[in-house]
Amino acid sequence: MGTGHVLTEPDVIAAYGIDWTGRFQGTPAAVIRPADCAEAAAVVSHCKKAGFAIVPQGGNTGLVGGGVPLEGEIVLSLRRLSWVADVDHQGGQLTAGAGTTIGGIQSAANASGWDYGVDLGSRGSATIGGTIATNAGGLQVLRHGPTRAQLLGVEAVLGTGVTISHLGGLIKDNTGYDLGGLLCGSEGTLGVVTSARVRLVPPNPDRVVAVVAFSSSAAAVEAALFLRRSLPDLQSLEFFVDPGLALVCQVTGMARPFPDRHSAYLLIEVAGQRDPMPAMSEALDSTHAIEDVAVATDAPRRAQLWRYREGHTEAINSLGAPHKLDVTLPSQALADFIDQIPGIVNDADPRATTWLFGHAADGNVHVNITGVGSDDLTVDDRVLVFAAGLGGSISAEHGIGRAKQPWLHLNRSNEEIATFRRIKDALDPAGILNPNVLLPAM
Ligand code: 2HG
Ligand code: ZN
Repeated sequence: MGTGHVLTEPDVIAAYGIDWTGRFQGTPAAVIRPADCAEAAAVVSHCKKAGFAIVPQGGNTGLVGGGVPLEGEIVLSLRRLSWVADVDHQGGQLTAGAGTTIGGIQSAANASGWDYGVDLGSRGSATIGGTIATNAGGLQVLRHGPTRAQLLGVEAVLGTGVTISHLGGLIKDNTGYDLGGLLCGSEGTLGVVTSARVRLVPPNPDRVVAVVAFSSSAAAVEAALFLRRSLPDLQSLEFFVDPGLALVCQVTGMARPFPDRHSAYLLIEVAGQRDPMPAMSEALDSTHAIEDVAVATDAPRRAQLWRYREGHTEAINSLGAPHKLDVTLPSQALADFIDQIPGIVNDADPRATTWLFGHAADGNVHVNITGVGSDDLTVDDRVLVFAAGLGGSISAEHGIGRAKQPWLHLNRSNEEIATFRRIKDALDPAGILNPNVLLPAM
């Protein structure tokens, strides 16, 4: 590997120690950048012997403090493992190094006549390794499922220092435990993913995007449920409310999509292999309580409509590092949650401002809260307890990381957490892999 890829100069390693939002920060003991799986395995084996803790890191786009060295761990950066190989043009599969960006995988898939089923706003920096570690969801889960549903196999270095590799790409393969599925979503606590075989999906080049306005969140949620049933070619079904739209417009300088303000909005993308416009129009004609609609068929205008939704994360961060609470609600509780959560947050802390947006089809609301100190967790507690009490999950797609660690018990029983610990002990007996996230401290 050479000392050129073992970095220790403070100004060089600083960027590896802070997350994208600026809320989670630490100082890495060192940053090690292996070139391949063998080098990654050598680093893990050495750290195991020496008892050094490691935080694996991909594009550093995580939002729950799971990929930064909060306790001065060594950062194992997988970004140099950026390559695509063994593209199966007929069967629709490819193998990618852990450091390949999602955008890179999408381009490789497109070049062979396919598409990759996962898309997310951070596609230019998020890596396949990081998205496997977090089982990232994103904008197309309703159509193609989360990252775990794309995974045909992984190569990974376990905490034992042992490398496992299962990259044959068989779609049907019931030969025992699904180790790739187990590593997916384990947040770097069991193994370091070094490459993966993923399935590709047929492209749906004909697209229409609409932003639809409603007078209440309840009306938008009801419409979302109807549209899911009536539009089989639905690619994305996203949600935001007026304060977030106003902030995005203010920060980006974009004009509002409609002359009037409305309470709630859905962004709908329909994608197929022939013109999806007739199906979209028919579905919207039958949807109740629509107040206004903006439709785009050409790519630049579609991208413009998407910016109203995708612009939320950056616009909110411009106000200061937010508390990010990424929850899922059962569909029957979604509208109540959206209506009640700003009041619950304000009762807990009158300085707080609540921003709500997310993936309507999955019941996934991104509750962002600005105006409260980074270490004051009162509002986090109120939101997560309320979501779990309604039968929801405290982490829909971002993971537990450090941010949600104290609340894992809201969704997982003592027996489940004890089982997690036994799995961790088996795969990482020295406890060196991302030891300070996910599992609550003992
Ligand atoms: C999204 O859906 C991402 O845009 C980021 O998951 C969410 O910024 C967030 O809280
Ligand atoms: Zn999201």
